[in-house]
Amino acid sequence: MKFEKKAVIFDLDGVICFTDRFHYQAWKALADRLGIYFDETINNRLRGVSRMASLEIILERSDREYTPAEKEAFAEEKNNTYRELLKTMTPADLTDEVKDTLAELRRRGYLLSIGSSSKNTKFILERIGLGDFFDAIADGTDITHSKPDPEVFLCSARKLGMAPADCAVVEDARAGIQAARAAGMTALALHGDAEGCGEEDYNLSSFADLLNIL
Ligand code: B16
Ligand code: MG
Repeated sequence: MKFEKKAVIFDLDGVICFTDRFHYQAWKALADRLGIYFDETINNRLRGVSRMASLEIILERSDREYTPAEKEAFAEEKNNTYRELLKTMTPADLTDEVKDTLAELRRRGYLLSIGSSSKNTKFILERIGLGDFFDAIADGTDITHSKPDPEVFLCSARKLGMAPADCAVVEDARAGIQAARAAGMTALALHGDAEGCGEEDYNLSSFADLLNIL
């Protein structure tokens, strides 16, 4: 199978790099402090979901209500813990497979961009040595609606100057696949709950499989 595309938009967490263990540790520290049950299964529901929406999922297990100001403070506390953990990332956290595939796609003339829900996108890209690599970045700081809303991918395409139909999206989250389809883009699933979700256009066997279908 081949897809005739001009640009590829990548999700960040779970596709380019893996920060889910840091999200888990940071949310776990907050939940423990508040005496709220939290485990890996609940953490899996947070993939691709915005920070405040993630907090609401965690607070489902709480037996009391919190004010908007308290929730803001909790989200900030989690993010501070998370950013401390992100500081341990280095360019060694970028795999050779991802690095070499991105380089080959660029050599073939594709425009390459990011479409991530994370407000820490630029910080993470700098940590892993991709701070100035992409042709455009759309992230949590650009949008008001999180995936499965198409906003972040449409924003990424606009920054590239590309029509949605010319873009393929690589995603590990089902909400991201839904967002890509809603944007009118080709949705490529890579691992996570995106794989085999039934709404993807194609399941990638690996990141490097992009070179076989583009
Ligand atoms: P932040 P992605 C998402 O990134 C993560 O998958 C999700 O777990 C996280 O809650 C969200 O970013 C917001 O992250 O707190 O850093 O703004 O998968 O869309 O690249
Ligand atoms: Mg993701």
